Amino acid sequence: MLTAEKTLYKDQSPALQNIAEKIGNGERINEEEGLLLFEKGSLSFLGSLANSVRERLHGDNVYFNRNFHIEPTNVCVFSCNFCAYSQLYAHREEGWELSLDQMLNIVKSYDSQPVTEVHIVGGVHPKMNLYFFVDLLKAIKAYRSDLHIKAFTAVELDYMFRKAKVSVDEGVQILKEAGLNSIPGGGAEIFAEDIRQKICADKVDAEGWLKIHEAIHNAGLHSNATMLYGHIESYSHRIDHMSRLRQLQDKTGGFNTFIPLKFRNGDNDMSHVPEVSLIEDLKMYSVARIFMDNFPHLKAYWPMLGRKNAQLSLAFGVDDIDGTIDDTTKIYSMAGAEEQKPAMSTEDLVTLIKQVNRKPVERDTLYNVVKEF
Ligand code: V47
Ligand code: SF4
Repeated sequence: MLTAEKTLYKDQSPALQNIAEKIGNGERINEEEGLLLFEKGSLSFLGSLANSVRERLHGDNVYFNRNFHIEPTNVCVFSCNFCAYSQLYAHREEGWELSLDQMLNIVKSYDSQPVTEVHIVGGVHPKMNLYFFVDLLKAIKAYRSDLHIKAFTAVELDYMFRKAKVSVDEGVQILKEAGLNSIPGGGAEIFAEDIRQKICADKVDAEGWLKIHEAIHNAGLHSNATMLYGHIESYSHRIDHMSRLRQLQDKTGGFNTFIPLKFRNGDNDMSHVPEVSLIEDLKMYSVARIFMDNFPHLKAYWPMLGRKNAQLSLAFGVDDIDGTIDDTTKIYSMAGAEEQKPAMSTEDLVTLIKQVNRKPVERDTLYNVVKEF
């Protein structure tokens, strides 16, 4: 431990010093300790601990991948108050719905590019059912078999399985056979029922979300997990959320990455709720890195946070800044995210990482190294 770090830890309360010692020994902290970090930990203390965990796991590596997004539709039957898409079901004519051919054309437009992943996620449209997506997965795999398909949040899956009257395990098997490789982490929001009732009452609940991820892991596939923070939830709700994810990860080991998503208040039914500060964002990343000891990776999603803040997050536990992404995802720009046209070339990403003296590593979805820079 460096002298400066020792001094920093020595100045803390005995309870915080005890946490620092546990982290130094690679031990897990409990929920109460996690809460104490949020409530009493200074940003410098949290950042220093989180960075020590991050460097123990990944050294200076910062991972990114070359991916593109397809959003089949922005029309959604659900009415999450924080989401701009929820208002579109009543005005379906203002939204978009892509046909199978249109989506395949998006894939074809990347013919000459060395992308490794397509991320497919969108609103929940009643016309787009399980078998529509089976055809989509098969068509993509038939056209470009090496492309990893990371598709459908647990919310979309829950809806399509129920509508097709198949069990979760059957549904997962059907999609896996059609070409699904992993699922993204969306739809988790905040697991606690009292908050869920206020922000996204009509979609799959915590148990349903966790059950789908467990089934995905049991089928030998991986997934990510998100948490929407910085709205009406308390620190205890965040710890409860992370604790439930940590428990499932102990059981299956199938999660790759935890992605805290900052609530943005543009153009939705929660526009009156103020956004949290950058300091809160950095505290969130730090506590996540310290608490989620069995999650290999922590991702800052740069289109939401902005490039400069994503760069800063690399000193607060984050080791992954997602992908190159073209201007193909609208859910955040509509909610007032920093990046209104989220597109970054590999060169831009590499420069961004090198500027803060870290090592850019291109990865595939499962974190196999593609290229070191
Ligand atoms: O679950 C919607 C969020 C999520 C807002 O797995 C909002 O690699 C903030 O999960 N403010 C979907 N967030 C996107 C998602 C994701 C993104 C990037 C990478 C991965 C991955 C997954 O978008 C939703 C919801 O939490 N969202 N509206 C808003 N106003
Ligand atoms: Fe639909 Fe997802 Fe938006 Fe909720 S967050 S309204 S489920 S697109």
